Amino acid sequence: MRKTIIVSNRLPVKITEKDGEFSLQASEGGLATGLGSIYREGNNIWLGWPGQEITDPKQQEKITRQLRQMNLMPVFLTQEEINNFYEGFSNETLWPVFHYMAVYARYDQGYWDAYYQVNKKFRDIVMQVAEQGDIIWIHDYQLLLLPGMLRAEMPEISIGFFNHIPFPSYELFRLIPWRAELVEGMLGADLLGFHTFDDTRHFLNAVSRILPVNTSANVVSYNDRTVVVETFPMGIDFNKFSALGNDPGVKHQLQNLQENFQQERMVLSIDRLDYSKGILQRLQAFELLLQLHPEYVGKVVLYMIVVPSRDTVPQYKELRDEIDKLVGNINARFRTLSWHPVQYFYRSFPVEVLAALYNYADICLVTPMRDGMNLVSKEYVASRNNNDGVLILSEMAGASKELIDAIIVNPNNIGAITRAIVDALNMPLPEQQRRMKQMRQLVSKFNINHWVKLFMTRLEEVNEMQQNMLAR
Ligand code: GDG
Repeated sequence: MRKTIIVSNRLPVKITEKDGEFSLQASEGGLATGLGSIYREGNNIWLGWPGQEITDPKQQEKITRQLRQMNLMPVFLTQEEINNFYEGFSNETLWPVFHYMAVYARYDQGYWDAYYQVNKKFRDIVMQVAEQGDIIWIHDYQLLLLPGMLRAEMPEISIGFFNHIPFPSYELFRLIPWRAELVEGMLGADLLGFHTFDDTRHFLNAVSRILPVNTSANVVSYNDRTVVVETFPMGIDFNKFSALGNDPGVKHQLQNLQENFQQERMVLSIDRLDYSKGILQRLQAFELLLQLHPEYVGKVVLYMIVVPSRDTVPQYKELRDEIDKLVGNINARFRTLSWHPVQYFYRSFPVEVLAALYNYADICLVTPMRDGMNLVSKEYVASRNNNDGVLILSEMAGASKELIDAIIVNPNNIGAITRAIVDALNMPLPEQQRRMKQMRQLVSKFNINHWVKLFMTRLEEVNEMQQNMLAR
């Protein structure tokens, strides 16, 4: 029977080790939820790195057996591969260039070699399970070469690829020494998806500048094949976030927040530690607010969660130190005996805590310098069952193309962010409700299930189209 194979760098699973014994727990990120309807069915399968270095062949075998029962299949990576393929080429080369922070990028032959080899490793494991007629859906920038590598082995198999981070303008993309190999790898897919129309356009432009292709609208012809390139803005599990407001655990958390913040309005900020997320600029804007508007001293808090991420990479470690310093300065400068302006947490929380915060916060402040989509903004909207609350959103986040009823800001304009906070604090309830209702309709309709269905349906259509062309 025809099956679907999902491939991503990470499997939707958390492995924990205790006394040399590993235990597995399904992790419930947005993508895992959405793709759950696919990979858990029949003999479908999700393939990826389980998130831990496991070297002992006996342990590998045991974990493989356990994962197979969950329709998952591991690609084991050595520490060296993690360092060079994942932290190296993926996060020190592709990530900064794709997020328009090219000064942070390292172009290192050793990183590239590892990237190539690990993509090949993924190919070999996909080949162990793939059969003619199957559908393969590959995710994200760690696996840009995989579509091409699979195409070379299985010319007729159906391959979809979705890029979760921005695709940069050609002027940035061209900086990468291996640009031709990267776009060639991507063109191994039948259908290529991006979050926004701009990403799609940037890809089409880059490919036509780099390779001898013909492009007509969103179709690329290359090596006697056609590849369709389209925009699929990713959604979230709207019902889950909306329903979490009624969860007893979340209600309890909400009560704690109400007791702790009786006098203050809350501005909420949630991200992974990343220079692309604009965390420092956000802090500067909040500092400016307190400086220009002393009437808010004691009345507003910035509740800021930064989830630890990649902090072995030097730029991330530096960013963390700078955040610590700036938070310290703001608190030292403005705090009173009973009030801390910035409540900063450098750790992750259970989703119930997040949901309580989404429910409680008057304002959600999302100001990335660049973001493929940004799911936090959509989760805030989904959580606002009363239609109140204000979202301030960076125009550089993919989500800003859909959530046009947010207050949209340029994240480099600190003064504009400050003014947006003032506007949000003063926004009359009917206007909050009008905007929030519009956004909720959109986030509810174009949810994660809709996104998965749309991509898969389109992939089937593209394959039918290609078969018809071959038959002619
Ligand atoms: C990449 C692209 C694109 C955050 N803190 C905690 C926590 N989270 C969850 C949020 C949200 C997710 O992490 C973050 O998603 P984002 O979309 O904001 O950002 P990235 O991780 O950078 O994701 C991005 C996305 O892929 C999808 O295509 O939107 O542009 O960069 O779901 O809720 N979850 C828990 N505790 C936390 O403390 N449990």
